[in-house]
Amino acid sequence: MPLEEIQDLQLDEKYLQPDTAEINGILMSKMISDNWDDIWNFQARPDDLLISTYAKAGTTWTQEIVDMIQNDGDVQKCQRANTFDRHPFIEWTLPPPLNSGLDLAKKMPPPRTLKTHLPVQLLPPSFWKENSKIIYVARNAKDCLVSYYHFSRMNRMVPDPGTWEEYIEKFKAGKVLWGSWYDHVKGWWDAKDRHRILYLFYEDMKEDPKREIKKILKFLEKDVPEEVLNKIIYHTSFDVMKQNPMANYTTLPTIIMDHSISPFMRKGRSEGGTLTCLYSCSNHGILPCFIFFLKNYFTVAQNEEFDKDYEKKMAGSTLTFRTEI
Ligand code: PPS
Repeated sequence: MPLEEIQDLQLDEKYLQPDTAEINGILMSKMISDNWDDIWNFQARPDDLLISTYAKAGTTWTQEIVDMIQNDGDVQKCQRANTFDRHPFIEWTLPPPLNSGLDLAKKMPPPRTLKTHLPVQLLPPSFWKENSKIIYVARNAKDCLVSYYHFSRMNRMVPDPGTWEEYIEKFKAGKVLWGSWYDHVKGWWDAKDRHRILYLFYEDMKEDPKREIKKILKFLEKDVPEEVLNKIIYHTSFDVMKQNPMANYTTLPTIIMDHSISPFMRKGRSEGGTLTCLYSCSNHGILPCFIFFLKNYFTVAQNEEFDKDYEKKMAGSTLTFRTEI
């Protein structure tokens, strides 16, 4: 849909904060579940590249990196369209006149780069059959939760998050769109040795983008000169992407995403360490100054409970996360 038309878009209230429904126990928007047969039967191709993540794990960042690689660092080419039109989000089903991911994908000439948040067991089987390449990006649970909470406040195409306290419980119980974070990251982790999956971590990308972009280059069997690599790092940095309307979702009308509530490109940090900061400050007697900054972050009690629950849910998995970079 042309940009100027998207900005003037009027949507019927019934499509905002949509109803939900479960698919095999995983919460989805009702629009997705109504379209599920078509999504499940999606025909992948061997030359498709799929970027798969739990929501808020660094999808858009990875999409921009991949697009820059595929376009040899040509920024103009990467600004040809919004992220969501460049890389169809296969299960995302929207009311007309908006483009649903499936329709966009079907119209797109190969080789296609696609996006999904589906848990591994719900991925359309043709991706396995065709042996398409998949990049999976995982981000630590607390940062995903905080980011998802703020995103759900500003994006009216997903359910209302409720209060911060309510949201923590929903997240822990997996009663958010695309289901449990714990099952998602573990499910894809277990699948990575059986399929062509490059499993990356948001925290590693923060720590050393060059190293992680090189992993993507190798996976895509591409090589770029050092100057192009440096250009990719610069163009895909948080500060530059935050100013890029083709990557920061600001071209959507405020009826869908209201960036004055919380911007899509919010902080782009690994802040699981907020509480470490709280503890150390309290040791120095300056705790009250930090109370203000902790609104919508974990209190000490919430953090302890979250960690206890986390240990149980992640027990037995070899998957580990870093929270502080
Ligand atoms: S979505 O809606 O699920 O596709 O969102 P997703 O793109 O996965 O995640 C959005 C969060 O990623 C942050 N982001 C970045 N961090 C670091 N560097 C770059 N370049 C970058 N681009 C996006 C974005 O700010 C969201 O995280 P929070 O913590 O909310 O800031």
